[in-house]
Amino acid sequence: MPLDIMHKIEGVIFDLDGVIVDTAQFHYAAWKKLAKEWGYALSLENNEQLKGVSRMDSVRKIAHWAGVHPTEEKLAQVAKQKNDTYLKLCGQLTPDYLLPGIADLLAQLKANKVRIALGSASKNAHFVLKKLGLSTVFDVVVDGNSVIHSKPNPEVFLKAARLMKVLPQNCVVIEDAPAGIEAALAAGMHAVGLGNPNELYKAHVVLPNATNLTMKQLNIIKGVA
Ligand code: B16
Ligand code: MG
Repeated sequence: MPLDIMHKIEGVIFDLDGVIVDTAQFHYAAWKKLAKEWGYALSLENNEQLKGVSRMDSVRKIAHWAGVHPTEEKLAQVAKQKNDTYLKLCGQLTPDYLLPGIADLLAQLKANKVRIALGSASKNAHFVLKKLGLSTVFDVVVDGNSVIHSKPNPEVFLKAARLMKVLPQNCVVIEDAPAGIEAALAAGMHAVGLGNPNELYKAHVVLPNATNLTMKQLNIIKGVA
């Protein structure tokens, strides 16, 4: 799909974990505990490959790395245990955990009537948003409960655009995971990567974080400002 460079941005889709809040550390701690029970020391490099990946796909990857072959029933049980640990860790979240620049960017987009959506693989998105004081901020929330295919499939972002009533080419996605950048590009959207440029090199632009990321800059990235 050709990118439309004539129109200003009408919708911004935010990933949750790693963009709005650093919950990756909680996912990592919870998965590490379970991997240890399989005799596997989960590394930070492993954890990078789990970003943006659904819970069940993550547990399958870890079993593969650990060289174990549990039944689907056992995998589901392990994933549930991991989630219980993860939710306990998320209990400490407050609005102070918002990553740099996010609160300002959300306020600026709202003030300029740009639609905002959440596009996350997490099934805990509503809980996390509530802890962060963001329950009423997003026009649209599409999470792991509302899609069939997980990133890098574009379903989550296409659904967010449809619900915002904005054409995909007029949306920008903000993501921290390679799978999320691929999903955004497959949806025909512009992609801003937050994090390591070596990992997020497919994004239109990569920044260390959202500090100083403005609506004007998003339009420059889209090529219209
Ligand atoms: P849950 P995102 C993703 O969220 C995380 O990056 C990934 O590590 C996690 O496994 C996935 O959500 C599922 O999360 O277990 O809470 O349903 O980055 O797409 O917002
Ligand atoms: Mg993420």
